[in-house]
Amino acid sequence: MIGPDIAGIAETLGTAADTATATAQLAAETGLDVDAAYAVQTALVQRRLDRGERLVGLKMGLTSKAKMAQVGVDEVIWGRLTDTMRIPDGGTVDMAAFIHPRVEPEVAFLLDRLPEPGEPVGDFTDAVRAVAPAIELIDSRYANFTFSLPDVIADNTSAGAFVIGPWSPVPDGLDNLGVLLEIDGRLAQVGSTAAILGDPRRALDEGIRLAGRHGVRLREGWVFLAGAATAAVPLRAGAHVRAVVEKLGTASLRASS
Ligand code: OOG
Ligand code: MG
Repeated sequence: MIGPDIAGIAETLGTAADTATATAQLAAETGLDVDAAYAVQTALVQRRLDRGERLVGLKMGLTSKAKMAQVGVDEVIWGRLTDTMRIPDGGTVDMAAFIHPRVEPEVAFLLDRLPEPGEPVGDFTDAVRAVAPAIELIDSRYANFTFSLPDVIADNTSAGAFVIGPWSPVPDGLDNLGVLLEIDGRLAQVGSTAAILGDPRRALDEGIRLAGRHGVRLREGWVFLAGAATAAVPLRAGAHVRAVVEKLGTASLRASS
């Protein structure tokens, strides 16, 4: 049997992203399973690397029940972050570059030296140099922000852009910090880091394990997004967005008008 056209699907999704034009879901039609979907993601990100972007980290997706419920997919997934996706804290995102962007509050880790593949992380503070509040801008390339598990994996888990707030040393507890998302000074979402797999530190173990299955090793100096603590909120032109994480502070962005 001839398998799905990995390169062709990556091209379709890459063009959808480059032109900010939604495309139809394609996993069911092309027979894409989870492994093939990660192969598409690799090809899709390679397209970016081929035009000079650099890999700067890994993001986890659907690590909270709120997110799983919002998109109707209940598996933890991971995607890749490149340098051009990073927006300075307080910076402006260009709305024209996205289809139907949403924002979500996250916790970011700055990775230190990680154990050899297959070995446990051990002491979290050896593996993570610093933590920060973050905002992820997700933008599914599928029409109506609707997708199956292999669809969203192939689409680099809807990765669009991200903002990292100030880095702090790892605090004593990370498992029950209050998380807020404000839009134009109004509370839009409220949650806790406990929503992220019970403790966001667990997201790192999952990231190492799940990415390792596909031969991807996390690197010292990479950024790691542990996944959103709350549902995502549509980003409107001109909006000012702030994520606040207790003990860690805030990250913010502005949407172009
Ligand atoms: C998939 C990406 C999920 C998260 O933090 O849970 C994600 C999506 O919701 O489109 O980034
Ligand atoms: Mg996210």
